[in-house]
Amino acid sequence: MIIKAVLFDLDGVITDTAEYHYVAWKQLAAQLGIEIDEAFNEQLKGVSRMESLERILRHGNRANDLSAEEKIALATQKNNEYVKLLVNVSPKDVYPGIRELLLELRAADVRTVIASASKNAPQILNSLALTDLFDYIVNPDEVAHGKPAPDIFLRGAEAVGVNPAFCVGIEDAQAGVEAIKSAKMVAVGIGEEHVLKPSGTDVVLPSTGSLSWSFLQTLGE
Ligand code: B16
Ligand code: MG
Repeated sequence: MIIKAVLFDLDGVITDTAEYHYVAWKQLAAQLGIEIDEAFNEQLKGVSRMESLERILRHGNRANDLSAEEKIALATQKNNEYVKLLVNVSPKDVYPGIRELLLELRAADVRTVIASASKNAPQILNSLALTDLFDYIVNPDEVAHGKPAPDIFLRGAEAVGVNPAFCVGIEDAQAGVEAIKSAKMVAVGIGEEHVLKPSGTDVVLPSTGSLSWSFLQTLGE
């Protein structure tokens, strides 16, 4: 396969912000009398802020208790807490092998894109000192449907002028892998086989440390 663009998820692929999302959601859920644990949190990975809130409310049987305005206020409150926790993020938090891979892709003239559901992605990339290594950061507001719909990956490919047939997507979440496959791209999963294989991941790696340009070039051979 000829690779002309690599599209990266952020949380769980570039760095681990999942723990901060979890802390902020757990605090908000507790305020609503809803308990969430780490197993439930898996269902929130890669899912938008409002959809995450809806899932928490359904989990606590409170789906119909709140008005749209109240939900927006709660989502804003969660984000304010989350953003406070982001002050801890620095370049040392970039996952193993990621900066090196981005530099290799630059040298090989391969486009690099962030396809994250997070509206905080630009700020996080700045804190990680990685912004300059990406050609495009998709704003999730640019697309009609979140992951598992293909929209965010298709928009990223379009923005850098590459046909999806020449794109690789890298994801850690089931919803994200489904989005990549719906976009008809090659999907690399970071995590556990039994979690990511059923969603159609082409290859699963246990950690980003195994990623490299030479490895990606073996895909689809
Ligand atoms: P925000 P990703 C996702 O990031 C997170 O995995 C998910 O937990 C979060 O709800 C979502 O971003 C939205 O984030 O509230 O910052 O806009 O995995 O798609 O990079
Ligand atoms: Mg993710």
